[in-house]
Amino acid sequence: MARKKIALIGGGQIGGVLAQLAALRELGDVVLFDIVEGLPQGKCLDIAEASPIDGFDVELKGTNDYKDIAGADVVIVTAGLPRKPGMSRDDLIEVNSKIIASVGEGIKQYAPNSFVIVISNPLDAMVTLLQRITGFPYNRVIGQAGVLDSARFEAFIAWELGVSVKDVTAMTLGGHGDDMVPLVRYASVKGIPVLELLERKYKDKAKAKEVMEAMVKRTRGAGGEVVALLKTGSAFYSPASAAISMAESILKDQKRVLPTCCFLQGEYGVKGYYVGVPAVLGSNGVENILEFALDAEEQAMMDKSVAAVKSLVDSLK
Ligand code: TXD
Repeated sequence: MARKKIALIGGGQIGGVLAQLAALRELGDVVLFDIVEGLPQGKCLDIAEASPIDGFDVELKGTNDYKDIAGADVVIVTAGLPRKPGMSRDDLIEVNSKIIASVGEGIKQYAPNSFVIVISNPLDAMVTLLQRITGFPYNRVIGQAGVLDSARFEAFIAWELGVSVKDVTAMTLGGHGDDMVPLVRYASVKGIPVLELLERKYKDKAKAKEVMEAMVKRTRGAGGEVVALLKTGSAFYSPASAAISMAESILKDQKRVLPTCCFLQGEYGVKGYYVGVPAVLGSNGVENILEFALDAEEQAMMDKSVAAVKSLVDSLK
């Protein structure tokens, strides 16, 4: 059986980590594309020269030519500018729309059967644009936001409770903006509600709620927290890990349930917009969108987040 092929469009900070992770996990051969000459070639050579040490058998090719992505099974898009301190994700819409439009043309022409995972910001608008340009079916074009936002929430919970990150489950829904919806009610440690564990830890319901709210707030601002520390760009290790888990679920038909930016056609009362919801990712891309009842407070937060996504997407030219 031929090896799978993963094309990465954008060879910057996230693109480089994506290439390394895809190689380390032997997901398939890797093509790293960028418009900057030498950058993807240099990164691929560097990673490939570690293969005897790490022991992975995949080919890595850096390129400035879309022809090289031909036959890709999965394409992950990080092309575009990242945030600088003081910027919101939405400030990137003009410049990144132009970039995503050209990337969409390249993918449409050279990898017409691929599954596409968009990472570039503002995420909800860029995935919408890329789907429009390629015309690919909705199950083949998705965005990465929720896996990372959820992982951040899970990490904060694990650190607060002094338990392994492996035993924490939590999820965020909605758009990839400050209005995202971290689901407090379903956050658990091996199925035990996090709120109950906090109440037992602090022996005080009000304090437990306060600690939970602080974690929710930190989750919403987690991208900005990293930007403020780095000063020159945004998070890149964790977004790459998040997208790789989505790609792996598709390539290996794992059918993992991952919070994914999916095109909704009535689910959660939303029609015609990309929004983050739990989805089953397998060899057909988005194979199912899982719906469940939100309580009044969660629904109100979801409505607010969806409204923000709509106004952003409607501003696309
Ligand atoms: O969770 C998420 N979705 C995100 C998204 C989390 C963090 C950052 N996220 C966004 O990803 C961020 O706001 C940016 O819009 C993208 C990429 O972030 P990265 O940190 O990798 O940015 P870099 O290092 O600037 O890399 C971008 C590369 C760079 O090498 C450019 O030369 C290249 O994109 N680029 C292009 N590649 C292909 N085609 C075109 N037209 C192009 N223009 C620039």
